[in-house]
This record gives sequence, C-alpha cells and structure tokens, in this order.
Amino acid sequence: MKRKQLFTLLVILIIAMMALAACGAPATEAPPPTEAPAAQPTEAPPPTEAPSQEGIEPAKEIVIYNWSDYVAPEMYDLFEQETGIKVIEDNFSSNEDLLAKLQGGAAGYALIVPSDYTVAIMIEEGMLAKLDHNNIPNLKNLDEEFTKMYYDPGNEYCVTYLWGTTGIGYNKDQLEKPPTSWKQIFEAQESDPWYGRMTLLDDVREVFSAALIYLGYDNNSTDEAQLAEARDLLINAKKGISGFDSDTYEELIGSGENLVAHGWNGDFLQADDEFGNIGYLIPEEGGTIWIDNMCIPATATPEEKLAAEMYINFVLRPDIGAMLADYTYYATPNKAALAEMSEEYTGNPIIFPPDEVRAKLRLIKPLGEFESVYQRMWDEIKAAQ
Ligand code: SPD
Repeated sequence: MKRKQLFTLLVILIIAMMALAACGAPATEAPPPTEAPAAQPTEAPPPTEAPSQEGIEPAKEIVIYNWSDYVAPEMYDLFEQETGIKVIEDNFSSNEDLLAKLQGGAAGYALIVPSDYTVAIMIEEGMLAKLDHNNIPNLKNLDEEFTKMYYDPGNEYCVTYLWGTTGIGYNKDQLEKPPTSWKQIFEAQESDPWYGRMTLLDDVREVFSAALIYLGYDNNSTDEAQLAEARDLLINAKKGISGFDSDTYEELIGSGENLVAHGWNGDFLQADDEFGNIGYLIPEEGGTIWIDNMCIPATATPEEKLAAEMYINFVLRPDIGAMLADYTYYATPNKAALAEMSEEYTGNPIIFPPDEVRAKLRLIKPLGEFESVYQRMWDEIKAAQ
C-alpha cells in the first residue's frame, strides 16, 4: 500500500472512531474487557426501551396502517420521544381494502390493525409474522378473555387493540324519534326526515350483516338466495341514502348535513364530544360486534418488526392504553388500563353494552371462497342506478 493511501486509511479510521465515540457504541458491541463497567442506571429503564435482540436494532421509522381516528394524537409523539422511533400513519377504510392492498404486494407497513375475521384470513394466507412475546412484556396487561380469541388463541400473531359495535348514530337535536329498526333504514319512506340524509358504511361485510340480520338470516350466511335477497333490499335502499361512507359519516351527523348513519360506536362518541348532539343505538333486530388487532405483516423487516413489537408493548402500558381508550371511546382489552379509567367510561352502555344488547350482537366470520360471492353482489349494489 502506498504511503498516501495508508495515510488516507488512517484518517478515515480516526474519523470513524471519533464518530463512534460521539454516538456511543452500537448495542451489540461488547465493551473492551479492561474498561470499567458503565454506571448502572438508578431507575428502571423506560418500558419502551429497545429489548436486546442480538444483531438487530429497531427501525428508526415505522409506518402503521390503521383505521382513521383510531389513535390518541399524542401517542406517536410520546413513543418517538421515548424510543427515537418515528411513526407515520396511513389509513384504510375497510378490512377488504387493507387485505387487497397487502395481497397486492404493498410492503413497508410495520403494523396493521385488521378486525377478527380478517386476522383469520391473513393467518391462513401466511400474511402475518409471529410475535416475539419476549419483546412484549406488557402482554400481561391484556384481559385473559382476549388471549383466547378463536382467530388467534395465545396471541401468536396479534394483540387486541380495541373492540366495539356497529349500529346507528343519529342527530339528537333534529330527530325527536330516531329509527330503532333496520326496516326504517332499508325501507325508509320519503316522509322520514332521514330520507336522503343518511349513509351506510362503505364496508361489504358490515352492510350485508345489517341487511341479513334485518331479513332474519345469519349475518354470515353462505346461502346465495339469501344473499341475493339482501342485495336486492340494498339496491332498493340506495334511493334513501346519500352514500356509502366509513370515514366522515359521524361529522356529517354532527354538522346536521345528515341525520342518520350506519357506523361504529366510538366514532359517534368522538363526534359527540365535538358536536354534543349525537346519539347511538343498536337496532332492535341486532348489530355487529368486532375486535380490532395489532399485527405485523410478514413483509416487515426484522428491524421494523422489533420496532412494531416495541410499539405494541407501548400500547399495552396502562397509561397509554387508558390514553387510547379515553380518546377513541372504544372498549379497551387492557385490564390495567381499564383500572385507570373513569366511571364515565367504564359505565358507558354505548362502549360496554349491557347483556340484553350484547345478546343481539353478531361477529362477522371468515367465509373462505364464499367471500367472493359477497364481493360480486357488493359490486352489483354499487353499480346499480
Ligand atoms: N374509526 C375507527 C373505526 C374502527 C372500526 N373497526 C372496524 C370494524 C369492522 N367490522
């Protein structure tokens, strides 16, 4: 090696060593044996500190694919302050959109929030990574009930995020008598004040569930004739609605532009916080109940996966779980967080429906190949004039 090259190499080496000293040695590097051990922290490390995992450092930035209005605004900043990991959120409007996007090859998501039946589909299709429970010690805070879900017993792949119900929200100021039956929605009359001023969720399984429940059928029916009946009912119902909407329906009720909407309980409660004029009910024939989950796509890199597990652990902290529940008004599966919540939350029958209402709530189930029949009829509904 020439002297000039040797000199350049030496300079690069010195600069690299100085930079290393400034940043601190990487976590995986063993300290030189003669060096005095670093002072032990007197306090316990923050619970979000990166768990040791040989050779892997958590990603510095992760993208979470979530429903809209489904996180307390300060959570991402807090997580970044504690861990240095920046969170970017992207939104989807239905389980089917989420599934289609991932099946279409979209990568780059470290964490996704599918509902129960979609988790079952994703596990079946090998789309999820197994969680490393060593990185999620706060799993102990999860209510035991949520460790036994049919779609993922033992939380091998996912951890429950929040759960809720689907029913009818309405503008209390403008409606003395809200509709209490699906009949008044699907067979609305021009004389009904909500005629033309109501929306249905833009969600194939939710809308079919409501129609099938109204018709007296199983909301997971695989009888094509029953489904066709529901499709025809929905095509006819289109004249009484202003559209299908899963993202802004609650604000349209609050502002008075619409009077009635098919939607999710916590969304209406959040909007009621803002507008102070929104009611919610489960129609007399019944509605749906669902459980949303934090899961890691199989496409996540090891660094993204570690950062996502740290985020799951963060959400499972009592204070963060309480912050999430308090903001979203959805039911928390985190028993340690629940213990921190006010009576106003724990005693709210819209968040925790009483037994007689719960008896009327149905889960949406995965239907395998038959899902495509729902999708075909949904397309027919959307295309009908
Ligand atoms: N704005 C957040 C809505 C969360 C809805 N969860 C999905 C239920 C799907 N059946």
